[in-house]
Amino acid sequence: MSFDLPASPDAVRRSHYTHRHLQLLRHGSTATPLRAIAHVDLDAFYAQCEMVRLGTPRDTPLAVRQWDSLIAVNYAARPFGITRMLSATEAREKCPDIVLQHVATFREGEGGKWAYRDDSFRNIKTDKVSLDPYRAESRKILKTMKDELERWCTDDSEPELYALTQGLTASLEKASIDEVFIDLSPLIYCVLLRRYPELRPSPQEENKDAALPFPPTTALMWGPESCLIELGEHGNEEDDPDWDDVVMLVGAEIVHAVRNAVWEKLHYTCSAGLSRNKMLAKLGSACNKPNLQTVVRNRAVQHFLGGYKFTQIRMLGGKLGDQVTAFFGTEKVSDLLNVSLEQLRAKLDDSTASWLYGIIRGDDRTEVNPRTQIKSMLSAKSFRPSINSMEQAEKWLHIFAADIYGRLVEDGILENRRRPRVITLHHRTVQSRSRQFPIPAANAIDESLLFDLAKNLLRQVVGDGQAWPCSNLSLSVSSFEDGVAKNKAIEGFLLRGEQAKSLSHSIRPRDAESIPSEHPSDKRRKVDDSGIKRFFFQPPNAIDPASNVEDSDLTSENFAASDNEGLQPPSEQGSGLVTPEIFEGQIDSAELMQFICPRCSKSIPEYEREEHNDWHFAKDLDIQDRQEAVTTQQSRPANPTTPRGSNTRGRGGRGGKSKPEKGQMRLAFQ
Ligand code: TTP
Ligand code: CA
Ligand code: CA
Repeated sequence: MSFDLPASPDAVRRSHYTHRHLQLLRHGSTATPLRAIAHVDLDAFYAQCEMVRLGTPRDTPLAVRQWDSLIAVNYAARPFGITRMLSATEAREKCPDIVLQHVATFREGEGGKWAYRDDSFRNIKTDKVSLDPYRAESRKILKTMKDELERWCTDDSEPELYALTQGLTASLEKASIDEVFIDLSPLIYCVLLRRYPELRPSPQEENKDAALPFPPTTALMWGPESCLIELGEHGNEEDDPDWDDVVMLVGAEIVHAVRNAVWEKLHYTCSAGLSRNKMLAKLGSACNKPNLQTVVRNRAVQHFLGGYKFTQIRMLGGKLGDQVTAFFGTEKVSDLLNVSLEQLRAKLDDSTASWLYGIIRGDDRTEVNPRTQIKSMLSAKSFRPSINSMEQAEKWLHIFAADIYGRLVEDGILENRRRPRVITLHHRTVQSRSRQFPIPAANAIDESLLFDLAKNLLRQVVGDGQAWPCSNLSLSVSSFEDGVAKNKAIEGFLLRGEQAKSLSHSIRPRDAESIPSEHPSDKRRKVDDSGIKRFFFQPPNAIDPASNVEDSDLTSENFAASDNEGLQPPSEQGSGLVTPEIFEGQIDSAELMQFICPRCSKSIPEYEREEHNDWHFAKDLDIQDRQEAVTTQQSRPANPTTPRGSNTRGRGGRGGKSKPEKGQMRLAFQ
């Protein structure tokens, strides 16, 4: 353990932990060794969604297919050797009775509603996958989890306890469509104070660094639902449990209650990991699937991690992991533990070395970040064969507009909660191009507005020439802002007459006066310049929409950004890679993916792409405005047809296929 524990004067009777540690637990601080984080991951998620929807018995083998590929396989089908790598035909050969359910689709020419269709699998040309049913289930599950956690918050039956624990809640971070991190620390603090009154802070208690009394029990009763990671040869199960063990026991009870609520209310099973941080919790949740929870106690951490290859740890699956393997001639965590910090520093930059030194010792202070906001939404389609006319393309624009509008409605656009400010069309022939346009602030956003704007953007692309054949088309909305306040709505109403003008002459974004003078990534780089530092010391979760979920629309967006539907299904790729259109869960690779901006040649993390594009967009408008000002001064009329949207050409752009490196697509710890 890397925490410095105070020496206890009476090791037999006093805990290793102090009142300060307990107070830090109360505040959900990352600095307490008593911290408890859970990672909950739904079992065979899309398959369970279909089982619940269809009422399929749990022991019936079922897989979800997209076209001819399997994208989720339930646990009843797995003993038949059915995996995501198989085609539907191969799966039928192995298990003739398997239920193969195709994902819901939108269909060209059939309006903007998705539906489950019996013939989707042969209609890759006319259909587009919809994730809406899985997003909706995901939302229900999250709500059920939150409600259950709520029940564990403070009770008001005891005034003293109420005063000490009032307002404490767990924070919950949706990490993908089917997984969440939960910081249980404050809740566990409530439970501890309820069950062990000796832990309650007394007003006279001056010394926060005084050791806590020892837990009044020498044997903890673990329920059958929890699998404990063993301690290995150096650990001692006989040692009396300390408060960190009690914290895990209470945590396990809460996690079990959460999983149970999801089962009782919605009939989904999930697996969970519980430990002192996100990294360990995530590794833990995959250890005993399905429908079990794994507890990695502090005393088991070293033994647990020692069994892994470090390339299985988040962020070490890609280039960095390869480099470390090459430098030190091993992939094993246990070998790397013998390498000193100085030796790591000799090969890696300081921040990477420190991070690596800590992470293989189970030290990860990444916060659970309860972000809830979606930053962009994207709808896309790859064409095989390519399409060749405006007419064909427009049919898809209708579907994209309907798809995105449906998601905006879910996001509260009708209640004016939030609205996107920018719409972007991405188009790929041999090259990729994208065009952006501000969504006129005065307009109510609806399907037809999105379609009209998209059509305008497409016309611009076509006007540039060489638009056909087109192999991939997508539409996205981004730069969300909070709901329009009443006065702004009135202002918007008064501005309505300007609408037409704003469509043909790009309008300034509302906050144009705040156009960044400095590239957002530059700003960050000034603070710290190393890639790894940006990922870890400004935790990606703090800025990475991808690791959020309903927010995690963004996660899929990040995948989608590399190609969306266009990436080959797993079987076609032969490497088990995701089919991004329907996958939202791979935050790990999404965080690592970089794209080269075709406009400035900078390498930008995938999760900053939107922000980066927005920055170019704002900058373009700024430059254009300046040029116009000069032109006007020179008494030459400005050209109203000059497009102001960003126009990206060549490699990269949204359509650019920046496939994540092998090994980064998922944590390979299954
Ligand atoms: P996972 O959580 O990786 O897998 P799973 O829930 O199907 O199975 P497990 O019990 O092992 O957790 O992914 C969640 C969903 O994301 C999955 O049900 C379907 C989708 N997905 C894809 O579409 N393609 C992929 O390659 C992966 C890994 C997932
Ligand atoms: Ca899962
Ligand atoms: Ca998952």
